[in-house]
Amino acid sequence: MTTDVLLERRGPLGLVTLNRPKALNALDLGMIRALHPALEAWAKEPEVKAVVIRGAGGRAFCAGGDVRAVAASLGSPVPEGQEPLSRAFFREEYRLNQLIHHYPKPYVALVDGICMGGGLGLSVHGSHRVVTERLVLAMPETAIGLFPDVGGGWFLPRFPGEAGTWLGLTGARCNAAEAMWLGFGTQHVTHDRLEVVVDALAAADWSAGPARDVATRVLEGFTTEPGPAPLKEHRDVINRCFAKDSVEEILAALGAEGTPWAEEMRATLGRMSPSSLKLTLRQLRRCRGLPYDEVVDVEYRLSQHTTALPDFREGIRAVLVDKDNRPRWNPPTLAEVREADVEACFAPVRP
Ligand code: QUE
Repeated sequence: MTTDVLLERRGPLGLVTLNRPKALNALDLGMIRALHPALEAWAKEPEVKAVVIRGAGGRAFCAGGDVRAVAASLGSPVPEGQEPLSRAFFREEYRLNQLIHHYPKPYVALVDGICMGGGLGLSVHGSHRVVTERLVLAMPETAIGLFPDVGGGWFLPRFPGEAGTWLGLTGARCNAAEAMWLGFGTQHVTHDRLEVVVDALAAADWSAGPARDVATRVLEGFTTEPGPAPLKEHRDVINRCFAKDSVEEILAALGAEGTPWAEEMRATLGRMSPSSLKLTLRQLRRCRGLPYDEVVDVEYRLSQHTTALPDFREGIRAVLVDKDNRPRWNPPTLAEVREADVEACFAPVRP
């Protein structure tokens, strides 16, 4: 059994601590395989009233999925009778997200520090997301040749206006106040109070009403104002520019704004994988309004096609292995990305 996820009972709580602090608690297949059965068991156990999940080490809740391991596995042959990591990892990660999405008890994520990609999969689908002043929230997958998965097709279109489209395409980072404004955060609590919050949840009278309301009431006792949300000043520009249905039109609209912020966003988009940008916009438009479980099926297909494309390995190389942050995308420009190749990523794959 892995020690990368600590599982404990604290009275009426099931308490999960993601415990890979050197990797910013990035989620690997072993952790997924430890978490899933534990959450299932706690869902059935009458004495468990709520689940709390947090990250160890003080720097991150969870920096994402262990995409580096997935990329590394692509080169090596798959042993007889086993399946490729790229298949098992995404299928099991998304199934874990689904379990959290449909969880029958309060699921309280203490989102303190970095929370990116797969970290949102472990938090956004639960009933409560407690954010702190240390929060750095992002869906940065277009920077590594992927797309905003773990339910991004479901939750990004539910953020206000076109904020989700902006987040998913640019990989922009949000602070706690911005995360509250988006609706990602449900309560803002300062970092130094988190231990006390866990104690209070453990000491709560869970017979006082519906468990969800009990959890809310306890958490509300610790909330503070999160400070300024600079993002709010850009919401009109975001809603104007990111409402377009092609990446080229979004870039043109940002160019027409003629402000430093719009230029910064244009430059950011210019560094992302062109294929990822086109695929992500299509994902977000196509998934908008779909039931969550159908979004998961779409995203699984996308995960299998995109991890086989050159930009994924190149993105991992540039961002996580060599760290030169100079990816050589293929195709290198939006104009060279063929619509048929984007569409092909939505085709069915083996389960
Ligand atoms: C985009 C991503 C990820 C990323 C950087 C990106 C991602 C991810 C990690 C990550 C960070 C630190 C680690 C680690 C992984 O970085 O998904 O193992 O120690 O997991 O630009 O999507």
